[in-house]
Amino acid sequence: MWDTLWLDAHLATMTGNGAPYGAIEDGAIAAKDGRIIWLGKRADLPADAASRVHEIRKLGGAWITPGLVDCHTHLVFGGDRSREFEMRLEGKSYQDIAAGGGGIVSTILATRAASKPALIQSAALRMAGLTREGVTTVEIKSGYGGDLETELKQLEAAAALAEICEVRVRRTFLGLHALAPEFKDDRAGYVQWVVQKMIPAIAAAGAADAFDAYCEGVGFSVAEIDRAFTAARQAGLNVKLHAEQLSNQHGAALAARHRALSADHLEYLDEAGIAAMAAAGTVAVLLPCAFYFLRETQLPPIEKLREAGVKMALAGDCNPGTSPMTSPLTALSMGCTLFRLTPEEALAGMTREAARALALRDEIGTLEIGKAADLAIWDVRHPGELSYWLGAPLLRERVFAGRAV
Ligand code: DI6
Ligand code: FE
Repeated sequence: MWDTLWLDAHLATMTGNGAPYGAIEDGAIAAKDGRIIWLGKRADLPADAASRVHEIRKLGGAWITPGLVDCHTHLVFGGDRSREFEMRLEGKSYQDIAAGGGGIVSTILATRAASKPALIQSAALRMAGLTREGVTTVEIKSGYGGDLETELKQLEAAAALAEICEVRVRRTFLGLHALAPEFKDDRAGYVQWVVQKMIPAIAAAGAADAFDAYCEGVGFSVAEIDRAFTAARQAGLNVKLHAEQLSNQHGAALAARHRALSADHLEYLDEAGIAAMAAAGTVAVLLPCAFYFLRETQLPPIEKLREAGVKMALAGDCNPGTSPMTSPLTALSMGCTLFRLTPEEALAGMTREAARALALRDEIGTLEIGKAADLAIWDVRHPGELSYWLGAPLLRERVFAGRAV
């Protein structure tokens, strides 16, 4: 017996089946035990399908896509930085504010001061923004602790959100984000402590799937991150990197050298970085909301990435400093309007390629038999509408592991 069969629907499978969006019009899809057990043209359904399913859902011509995947977020943090937004509008730069003790360090202090239940509660509100627009998998980074206790508190809050909000969560230890206040005058000491103590402890606790760093003038250098990546890989963690967001630090090439899953942002990426990513299969994660919110003008080299065959994912980057945004559909729109992705590339970037960036391509990201039955059911006439409307309530239903939630 199958559990559920969805009929009267069009499927955007996002597989490379030759059709745009991998579309199967007049399709049907069935789930059993949380996985996709059948999909195809409705006309090809087995003759006895109706008698072998517990529940039939008729969708009246809705489109079904894979549940959306937000592969880069900082959802769990204390406080907010709306005052810094005002300062930037008055002419201060992001870097000025960070140098003056604001920026990431101010969120570190607020996150240390918050209890775990308070962190869960505030992040659950942001998560609701994502799930209300069809997200079924979210990557959540720590990085607002700067000490072991607070980093673990963030990562534990992220795990709790998976249960409370019925989403798949992948957790990333963002160990080199900003210099913790106690190490203000001891950069080398901080890096040493992350490499020797924090990475092994967090890996041993099973609290994260990956390690990330902020490779930037206001963040950490290639040499510092190189050591941390080596330690993270030795501890069994995947690596990924915030690279080339505000300046070209040659972080993408470092990421590629360590076989990183992804290099993210990439506004200042150069040709050598593109070639290194292409050779290593490192995914480019594009974050147009951060570009928008910082009023950046340097565009990531999208056309060159395309030409080089680098896979491009698209994510929201929800964080208090550079992307206070909890709307994946807005990210799709911005990916097209600001970065000139096609609507199909944008949707692939929040499904198939985002799954690749999380090392979850065998599990999620496309509609295929055997993958998790994580679906988003949309009131649209064409999947291109997902990148077109701004603020419209397009989601009819979210299906997580075969169940409508
Ligand atoms: N992601 C980050 O980690 C940094 N920028 C970005 O897009 C800084 C986030 C912050 O200012 O809190
Ligand atoms: Fe980020």
